[in-house]
Amino acid sequence: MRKTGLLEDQVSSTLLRVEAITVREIRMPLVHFFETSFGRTYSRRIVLLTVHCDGVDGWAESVAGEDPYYSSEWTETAWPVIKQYLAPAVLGQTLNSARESAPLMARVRGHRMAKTAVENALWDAEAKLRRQPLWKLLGGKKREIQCGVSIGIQDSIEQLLEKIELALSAGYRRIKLKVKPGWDLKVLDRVRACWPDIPLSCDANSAYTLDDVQHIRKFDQFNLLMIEQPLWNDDIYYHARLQRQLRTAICLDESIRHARDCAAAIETGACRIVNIKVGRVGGFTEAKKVHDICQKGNVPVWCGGMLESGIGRAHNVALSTLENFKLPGDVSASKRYWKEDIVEPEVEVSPQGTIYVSDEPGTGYGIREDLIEKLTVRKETMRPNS
Ligand code: OSB
Ligand code: MG
Repeated sequence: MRKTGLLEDQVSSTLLRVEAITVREIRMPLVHFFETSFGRTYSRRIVLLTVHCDGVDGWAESVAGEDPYYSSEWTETAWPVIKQYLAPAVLGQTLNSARESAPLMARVRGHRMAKTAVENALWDAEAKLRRQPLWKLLGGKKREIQCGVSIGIQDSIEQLLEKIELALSAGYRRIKLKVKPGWDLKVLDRVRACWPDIPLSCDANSAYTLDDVQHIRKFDQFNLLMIEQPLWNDDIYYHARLQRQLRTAICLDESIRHARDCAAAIETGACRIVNIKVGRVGGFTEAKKVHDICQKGNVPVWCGGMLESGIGRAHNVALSTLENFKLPGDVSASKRYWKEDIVEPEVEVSPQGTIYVSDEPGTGYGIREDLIEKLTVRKETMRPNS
């Protein structure tokens, strides 16, 4: 039961005629809760989007969360913005490439996660129409990507150590720990006592302020690859001030909304590493720009994750094949998150902690439409002027 949405005999040109768009919400319970400095998630409410173009369906995911905590966007904002503004902007249009969709939606301020669902579904459709792997269409160079894991805040340090042990024995190449005041130095100290040399990083999701500089400087003793987003979610300037006082590299996540933010962050020295999340920057076109700016500035990047279903995960895999994705990403196996994923095959990680990319057209991961139907709690199909 493998569907790519591709009906070969119907494919006659590589133009993208946007005939219809289906938006739906699915519910997927996580195998384990995931806790960050801003809260705990047990179950995801994911907005999926399908573009219907001449017999080819392109699929994508909005990574907006269940609450407006990681960013102001959330499940409940993605839906009306797509329905009332973004879908009407592309419906009925004929595009030469998915890239052309971004300017059509540019009038809408922000809502980059919602825009990503529309643009990336078109990239998926374009790859299928051109019978090319998505990673090649994006300009990827690597056949194999490196995987890390992001491990949330646990109820106890013992539980955390167990999770790290499991991830290491599965082959993952970098461990990232979520930290916040009260779950930071003593946790890192215990972890380093067990594993003095593993590639280790931490992510604060904006849990600290400049009043904590002396505290944050103590992170330097743990030889971390980086500390991700220590300060405010919308800040670049004060991260630059902090970076000057730290030996550990700062990596920005939340603060980089687009290529221009990225350029400013590099110019000011606010970070030495960048986390690219395609949903955070508004789609593959902008993600490629961020990637290129970092490459020119000699700043390595890695692919972030947002607890995606297999659809968003497959897109992260494709993006990670670009040259400057030099560090292991938060692109982990489906089974770390889901009892059953909505793609087939599921995303699997080799014992060496890598994912091989497929040469099939599109993402190389088939869509399990019947399972998606079962998980769907609302769904709407829109056509031009409807
Ligand atoms: O900051 O990277 C983050 C999950 C939800 C929101 C923000 C973040 C995360 C993660 C999880 O760290 C990454 C993953 O999908 O495994
Ligand atoms: Mg982060």
